[in-house]
Amino acid sequence: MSDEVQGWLAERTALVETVLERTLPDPARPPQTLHAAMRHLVFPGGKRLRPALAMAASEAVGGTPEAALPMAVAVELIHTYSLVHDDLPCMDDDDLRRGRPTVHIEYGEEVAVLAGDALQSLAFETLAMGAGKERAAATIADLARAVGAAGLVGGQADDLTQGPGCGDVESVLSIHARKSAALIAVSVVGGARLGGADEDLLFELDEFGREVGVAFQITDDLLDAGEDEGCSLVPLLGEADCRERAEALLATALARIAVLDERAEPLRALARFAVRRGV
Ligand code: GRG
Repeated sequence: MSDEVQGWLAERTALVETVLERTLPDPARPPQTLHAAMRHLVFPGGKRLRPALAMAASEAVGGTPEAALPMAVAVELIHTYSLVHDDLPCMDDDDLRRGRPTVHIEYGEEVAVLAGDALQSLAFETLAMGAGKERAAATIADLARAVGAAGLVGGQADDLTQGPGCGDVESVLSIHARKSAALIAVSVVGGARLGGADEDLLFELDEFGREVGVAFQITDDLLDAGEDEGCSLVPLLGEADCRERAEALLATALARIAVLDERAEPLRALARFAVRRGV
């Protein structure tokens, strides 16, 4: 990532941190334990990739980063909820995330379930209150579709019930598309919608987001090769073929947005980073 894009990212991330801080309920107010548990995995966070994509997409279509903030915050809250629930003993059963105890280890399982639930509600409330009358309904519908049974939750359900190996390449790609790529695509689409993009451009950006999202997950499979028991393309295709597929998806995605001017550079740089990180 160039110095210019890194500077761009640092400024946008600072903006998201500030809004996240004032969006999450005060841990000094009751129910204190629930509020503290909701904050546990949000601060300090991870890469904040999805909020950055939302703001970059808004700027790519001529909007401002501020316009995309309700979507940027909402997708980070949804991402965090999905991680809190994914770490639970009934799912992946993880004790550590980002080097710290997971929410159920720190606060107990019941509180972790409720903290995830409340983070999800807060995401939709943030979007409903911040997106503006004209665009709120469409962005809420986009997000609900991406994270429900047709998206994140459906992908997770199939991942859990597939058994070892997760079937063939097509079924692993279908799980990647829903479990990972749907939230990445809606970050892009939601940010661009709030930035003022028209429907034709939103269609291309949705496809762009899905291709980048699947390539991001293939890269994640490569980084986790041999460690993760979840669905992965690496045992089916081998590392070299996976890397080639991720690069091909990235190239297709970038070609879709070739019509956009230099204001789309941060979006392009984030897509490259998402797919090539750790390479
Ligand atoms: C439990 C509803 C429910 C969904 C779980 C997110 C998820 C679905 C499972 C987590 C494990 C997994 C393989 C998720 C795919 C997406 C992914 C690679 C998440 C990690 O995203 P990063 O790298 O994380 O952006 P940071 O820590 O940077 O925020």
